[in-house]
Amino acid sequence: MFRKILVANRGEIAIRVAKACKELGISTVGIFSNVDKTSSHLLFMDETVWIGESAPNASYLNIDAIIDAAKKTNSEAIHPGYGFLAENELFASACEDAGINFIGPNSKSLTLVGDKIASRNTVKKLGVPIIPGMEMTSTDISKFKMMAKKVGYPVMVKASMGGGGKGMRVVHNENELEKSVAAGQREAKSSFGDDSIYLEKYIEQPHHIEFQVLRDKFGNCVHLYERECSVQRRHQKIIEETPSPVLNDGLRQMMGEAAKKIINASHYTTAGTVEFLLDKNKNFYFLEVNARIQVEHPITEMVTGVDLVKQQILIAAGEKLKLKQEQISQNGHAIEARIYAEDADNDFLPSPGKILYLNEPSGPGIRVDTGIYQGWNVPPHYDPILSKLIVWAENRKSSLPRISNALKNYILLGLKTNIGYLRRIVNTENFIAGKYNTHFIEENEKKLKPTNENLDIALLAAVLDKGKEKLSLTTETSIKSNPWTEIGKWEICKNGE
Ligand code: MV4
Repeated sequence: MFRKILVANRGEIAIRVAKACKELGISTVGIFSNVDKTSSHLLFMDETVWIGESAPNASYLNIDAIIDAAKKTNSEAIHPGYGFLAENELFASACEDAGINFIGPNSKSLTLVGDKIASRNTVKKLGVPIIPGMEMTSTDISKFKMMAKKVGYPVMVKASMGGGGKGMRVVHNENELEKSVAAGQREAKSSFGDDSIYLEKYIEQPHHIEFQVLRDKFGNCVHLYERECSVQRRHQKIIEETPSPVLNDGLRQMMGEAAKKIINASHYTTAGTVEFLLDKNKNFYFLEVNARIQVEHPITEMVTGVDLVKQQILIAAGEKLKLKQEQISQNGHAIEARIYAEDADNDFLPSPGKILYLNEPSGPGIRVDTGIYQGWNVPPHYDPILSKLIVWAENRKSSLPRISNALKNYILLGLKTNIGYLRRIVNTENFIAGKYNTHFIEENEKKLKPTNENLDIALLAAVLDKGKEKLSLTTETSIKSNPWTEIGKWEICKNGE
């Protein structure tokens, strides 16, 4: 087992990883940029190393500085978290060259991640369904026309090296095809430095469902069921839940086995995710593989009872998976909401600034993976994720009021957050009914508009009102929409008493 791990990340995920290390008896090294000198992740580390200026390229993306920090502290392994260098092949091989264990896939097995045409062909050979379409990239418009006719419109033109929704185009008929192919090619070239594109059938109203997999260095492999990730905005997941409201046991088992097949064939030795699209007729298709611990991993932990970060570290250390597939089951229901420092009512603009007041929810079935504290300045340099609220309950029905109330009791003042927006999502009719797909956000846009625009201002005013000895607010059920009822019971004392 490792004695010391460098955590090459910041915020809530750095803290999550540090906690797993401590439980395994591993000491931790944290890294920080200029602006993160007072960030909370450092409090969970045994040692900390400054790695550069605030800009991501100078700090959390600075491969040389991070490798140096690991060497200087005699760290045996590096955990990259998610984002930053988590899926960077250069970083994975720089670690290998320095004799440091990269906690993720080894550089030989990252192949399923980049090239979509290559991974489609690999997956097809395994007998796992892929979206009908071309098996090769092409520049020949007649090949696109032929395939579009074969699979039927609408179709989608995709960049082979694309990701995160970039370089995709829906085409509704043959008249649009030539233009879209040309535009797709240009966009692929400018975004990915590679103009290879191909065509697929467009899957309408799909669900985005991913399966969690663990695979060790001896080839032992288990899946830990699915996460329903269809609540997305511009390819950013907002809310995830498990079990998915749309899977039945038979389909769930088929998809889980397919996910394992894909991870086995690609020789991944880590915690990974296989993403699928599920169409209206409940046909599933392979989409892509993620070879990192994901933002939404906690919901899987809540229903399976498995600590995924610990398992990921054990696998990297060369331990055998002790888990057997038959031992893993879904118990109850979990939902996660991502809390962001962004103005949901103003085009989701980032909203950095000082946290003047913070009271995070707690209670039965409530977990907050957080990276913030009252008085801390949220810097503008990085992803604006602040924390994640995860709830667990015995079934979906009881998890809904639990997350709604926990969001209501999540009080953060000083900057704009998406908390109110998240609460409106979990209270929509369609979310409650479990009837939603990847178009949920656009289809519910009107229902997700704010109902009380003065809420934040009123709250802020109350907190900043230092003239009063004690300000207490009580809930009055007779008042329908009023900032004080929205935030529940709370009070502010003078001089931090
Ligand atoms: C699709 C699709 C429909 N048909 N491919 C978006 C991210 C990228 N990895 C794949 N994506 C999609 N590919 C075909 N043939 C719809 C999407 C898609 C989507 C997928 C998952 C989650 C959210 C999405 C939102 C819009 C489009």
